[in-house]
Formats: sequence, structure tokens, C-alpha cells
Amino acid sequence: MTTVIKNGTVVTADLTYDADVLIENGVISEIGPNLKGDEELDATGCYVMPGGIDPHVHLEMPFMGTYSSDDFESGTRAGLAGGTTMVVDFCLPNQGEGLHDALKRWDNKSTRANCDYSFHMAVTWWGEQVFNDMKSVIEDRGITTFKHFLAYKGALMVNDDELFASFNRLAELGGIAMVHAENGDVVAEMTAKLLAEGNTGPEGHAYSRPSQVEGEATNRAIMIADMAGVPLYVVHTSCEEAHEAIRRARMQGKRVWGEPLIQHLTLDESEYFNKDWDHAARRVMSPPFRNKQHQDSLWAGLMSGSLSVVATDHCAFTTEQKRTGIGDFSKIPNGTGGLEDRLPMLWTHGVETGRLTPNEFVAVTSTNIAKILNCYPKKGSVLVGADADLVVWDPKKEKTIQASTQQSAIDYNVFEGHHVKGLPRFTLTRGQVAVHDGEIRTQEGHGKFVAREPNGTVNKALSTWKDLTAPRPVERTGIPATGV
Ligand code: DUC
Ligand code: ZN
Ligand code: ZN
Ligand code: ZN
Repeated sequence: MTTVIKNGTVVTADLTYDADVLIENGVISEIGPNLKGDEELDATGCYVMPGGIDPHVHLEMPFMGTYSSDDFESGTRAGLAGGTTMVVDFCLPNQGEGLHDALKRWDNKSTRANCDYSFHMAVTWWGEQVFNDMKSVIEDRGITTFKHFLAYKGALMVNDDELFASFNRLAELGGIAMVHAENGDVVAEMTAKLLAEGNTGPEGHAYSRPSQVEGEATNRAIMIADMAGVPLYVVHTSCEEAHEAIRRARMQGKRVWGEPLIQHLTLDESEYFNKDWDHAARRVMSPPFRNKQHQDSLWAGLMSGSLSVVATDHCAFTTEQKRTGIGDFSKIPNGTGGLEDRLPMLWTHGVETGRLTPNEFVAVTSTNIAKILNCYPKKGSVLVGADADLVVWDPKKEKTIQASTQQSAIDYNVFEGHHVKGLPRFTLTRGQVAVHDGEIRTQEGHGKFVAREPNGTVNKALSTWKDLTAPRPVERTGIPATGV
């Protein structure tokens, strides 16, 4: 069976033009005028764009004594409802566990996905087995991106010696390093002090993680990545200090990318001072929401290109789960949702306001990350031969975001009451229509794992500036005798 998307305007990261798009066996087979197919989807008045790729989600993630409540089924269903056709989740090995054993658990969970997905591997501990496993994870499993937590002391956090060892190994294997950049030692100290002084409410979470802890850790990771010569992707960049470090690194020719979240772009720290405990706790995530100046910095980064990708860090907990932290903010499970809302919120606050062009919107929601992850043009493009992961985007369609109508399994939405303009008319995952004029037709298990190869990027722009390269012995003629 063939499907044709008729009368739309194709919008990619670099082109806008009127054309029909023909799909055969899940792949785009022709783009041009007057195409015919067995099934016709009317895209009159709509943009035909690459489906969104969310490179930062945590589905059914074991975390802070519980599991995040959206799994691969509800999470990918939420994504598709909002025009996202691929997600990348983080595989988290337990302490001492081999990377392949951890992957078995992630392989099991992900069989329920409604759309294609890939994994990043997290380096949660360091030792010979991790060092060894990294090679086969990259070469046999097609997972080239490795995340390091500089926060969550006593749980996921790695120290600088481990970070440097892992970055060196990744440089050798052609992988990409990722960091959650917050100084975990400082966060732990500030948390203990706040709690001791009786600041136990959700706003304490924001006080315990000021922007400086993120700026410091981002700078540190950038410098260590430069010494190791590994490209670095900084997840959830939320503040000017971190953005400044990324901007400076990029201007120096370093291979560093920054990823703001839609939450940090559109919601601010005032949410934590809401009188309703549940309201504030539902918005506890790390890094926390920031003030308007930081938001301006993130938008400027997207507009100028110093920040590359908009993600969600989708990690949804129910109100009941959040309430484990009553009386101690450090026990509130960290995380917010956003998979269904990322594209409509970014269109509304980015394109409708004139900050981003539709082409830039496609770049930061899909194409840039497909290139970084090396799955372009299979993903992130509208090209003959590419997977038909597409969204037919209706820029006139509007709604008010409400938890009562969302796909996510949780009982609230951090964007509740926000009015959005710009929504999917159709979402297609490898040619299958998953959203049809607002009606959800997802198919559990349709999603396939996307393996990726190293893309050959290195972080060596400054190598000729380095004063010292490899250590070398110096042949000395005069060595003073000791004790003289
Ligand atoms: N931050 C969150 O808020 N949740 C999941 C993990 C993270 O880094
Ligand atoms: Zn993180
Ligand atoms: Zn995360
Ligand atoms: Zn809004």
C-alpha cells in the first residue's frame, strides 16, 4: 500500500517548497507535484516536516526509589500525539553491572515502543568492565553516546578521575561524551544546609541548585573533554553561565553542543513559590527552572546557533510519587513531562513570536540532533529514501494544554492552561499514520531500535595550540648530585 501526503508545503531545515510526498513500505519514495497513492492525506494549509526527535527521555526509569511513570508505550504515544517520531532513552547500569546486562533490561522495556527509538549509555560507575564493554556497545550495538552525571552524589555521580578516564576511552573509540552538568558535591552541601535550617519545601530544590553549580560543571566538563579530545554534548542547558561556556567553546572551535529543554525555555522559577505544595513539587526537576534572564539567554542561543537542540528530559512522576518528598524536598523525584508538548510549545513561543523560522524550528527539533547522533538522513529529513517519519503540521490549529486530554500516564501537566497554536494534523511513523486528524492510532511494538555508527567527529581544533603533546623524556647533561 502507498500513502501520499497531498497539497502541503514541505519544510526542512534548509528549504520550503510546495510538493506532494509519496510513501512506500515506510520510506519516502517520491517528492513532487501531482503524486497519487492508495491512501491520501490532505495537507492543504499545512507544513510537511521531519517528525520531531527527542534525544532526551527517561521512560520507566528506576530513579530516586521509584520508576518514572511513562513507559515506552505511553511515552512514545505522547510523543507521536505531539509530532515526535523518535526518542532516545538513557540506559542506566547499576553499580558494578556490565553495560550489556543493563542493555538487556532496556531492550525488554522498549519492545512496547510505538515509534522508533535509540539509546544513550550512561557511565554510572568506572572499572575495567565498563572500559572493555564500551567498545562492543559502540561497535556491535550502535550506541555511540555516553552520558555522565556530575550530580546525584552517592547514586549516579562520577568523579573527575572517572570522567577523564571515560572521556579518553570515548575519544579512542570515536564516541561522543554527554554530561548532566551540575556540581554534585556543592548541591549535596547546600541541600544539607537548607534542610538543617528548616527549608524543606519544594523551593528548597531550586535554592540548592543555583546556576553557578551548572556553570562550574559545564566549564569543567568542557575543559576535560578538550584535554581528552572527545566531542561533548551538554544535556539540559538551563542557564547563562552554562550557555556562556558552550558559546565560548564553540567559538574556539571545540566540538561542544548545548541542549535547552522546552520547560526551561517557557517556564520559570516562580513556579516553585506557588502556595500549593503539589504545584511546586510537580515542577521539581534538575536543573530547576530559572529566571527570565536565563530564559532570554537560552532563546538567544537557539536564535544564534550557539545552542543546537530542544529536548524535554521527559521523566514523568505522578503527584503521589512527588508526595514522597513532603517534609524533605531532596526526596521529591526529579523530573517533568513534555513529550507531547515540546513541538506545539516551541512553535507557539518560538515561531509564532518570530524568534525562529519554520526551518530553524525543524533544525532544533529534528535535523540537528539526527546529524549529531549520525542517523541523518534516515531520520530528520524529508528526502527520497528516508524513513517516512513525518509530521503534517497545521499552523492554525489551536488548543489549551490540559492533563485531562493528554496521552501521558500522569495526573497533571506542567504546561496546564498554556494555549498553543500549531499542532499536528497527521503524524507518521515509518509511513504508518499514528495520528489522524487528532485521533490516536498508535500501534504498540511498531517502534524499532535505531543503531548508529560513530560519525567521525573529533574535538581537536586547538591541538596545534597545545604547548605540550605527549610526555617525552628529556636527555639532560648536567644533573646536580644530591646532598651537595
Ligand atoms: N533530571 C531530572 O529532572 N530527572 C531525571 C534525571 C535528571 O537529570
Ligand atoms: Zn540530567
Ligand atoms: Zn535526563
Ligand atoms: Zn505558554
